Amino acid sequence: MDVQKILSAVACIFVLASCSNNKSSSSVFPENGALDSSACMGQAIENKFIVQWEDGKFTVESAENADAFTKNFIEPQLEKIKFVEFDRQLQVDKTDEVRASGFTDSWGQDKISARSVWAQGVYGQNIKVAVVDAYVDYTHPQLQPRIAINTQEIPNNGIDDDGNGIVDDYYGASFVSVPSSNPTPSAHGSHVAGIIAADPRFGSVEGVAPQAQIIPAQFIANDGGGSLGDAVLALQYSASRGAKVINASWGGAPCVASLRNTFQELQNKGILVVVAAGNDGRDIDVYPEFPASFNIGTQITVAASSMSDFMTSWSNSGFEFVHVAAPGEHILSTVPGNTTAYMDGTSMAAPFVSGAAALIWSARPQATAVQVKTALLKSVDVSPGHEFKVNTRGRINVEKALQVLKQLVP
Ligand SMILES: [Ca+2]
Ligand SMILES: [Ca+2]
Repeated sequence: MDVQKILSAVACIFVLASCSNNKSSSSVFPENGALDSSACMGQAIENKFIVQWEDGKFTVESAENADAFTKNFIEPQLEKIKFVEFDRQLQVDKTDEVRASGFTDSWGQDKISARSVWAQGVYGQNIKVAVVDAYVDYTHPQLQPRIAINTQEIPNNGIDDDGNGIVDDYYGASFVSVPSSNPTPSAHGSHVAGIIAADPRFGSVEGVAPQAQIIPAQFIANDGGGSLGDAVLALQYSASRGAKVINASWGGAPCVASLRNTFQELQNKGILVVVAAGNDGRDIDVYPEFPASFNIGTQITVAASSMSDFMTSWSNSGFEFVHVAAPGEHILSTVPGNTTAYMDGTSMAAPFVSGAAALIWSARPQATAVQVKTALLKSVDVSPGHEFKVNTRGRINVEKALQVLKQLVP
């Protein structure tokens, strides 16, 4: 399985290299050409195609099959098309709800020293953080005041009032194209959103950046499934809504040229992208996992630390591709139905870093994404005997990160 993943990654690099030559339908859509890229196919959706245009934008298109798509869509517009690949199925890691004793509900916030940043009047104000994930319950009392409302849109009138291509995206948008038969919303997106910005005036969860604004951009269905194309559209939407930080608590994409190109576009726009390292207990330098292993300049990949400040047994790691650790065990946050729950996972650790980024960015709004990343990475706590198998060896400390950012951006 893992060997296959490496082969798949190698094959993908080969495919990408072949894209840089003279343009033809088989160079922009190599999977449809003579090149045997079966290792890349994964769970390809053979009648859906992710198209990257020369202006950098992405769309997801449907056609009967690849041949029909090449003939009727790609060839007539070849000048304008940069890259095409099959859409693919993704499955989000399931996180278990846990109960444990001997910890406080805000142990993670305390461990990263968030409280002393709040005491300086720094709350993440005016920083937008996109939650590209499952459904976010915008009616939850701790989340509702923190949603970045699209004021150009009139809700529930069936009209795309602001002309951005999405009807009624007042509280955010859903890009789920393969709905699940499960009517109960997954708790994952709401839990992630609460860690970032839950409003402590209205409940027991203390968001790391309690005055940041959340942009819900859903692509994961209630059963945890989603497609790569829908993820690309949700990421692109987040950028268009002015997100400074994008939280991506998911992974497992098999072959991901379109996703990598999307991440490249986000870097070009100066957006910080925070990615969960994954929960398979393995080294993603050796067994790459995407998007965690992209390692683009404005990306932070996050492992999960425990209450005793060690790496959790199930967290992925890697001295090259994983940058920092953050609390990811017994994490209390908001879930649908006006309630809270504890969850474990690197999916919980990533939003600690997204919240920390929003927090320090709000104190220095003129900072670049690279400066915010540098501040977070340079300020980690590394305790003897507690070195993490991550690039910085440490767990984030947002109080120290704020000091570093103030030195970088006086
Ligand atoms: Ca709209
Ligand atoms: Ca509307």
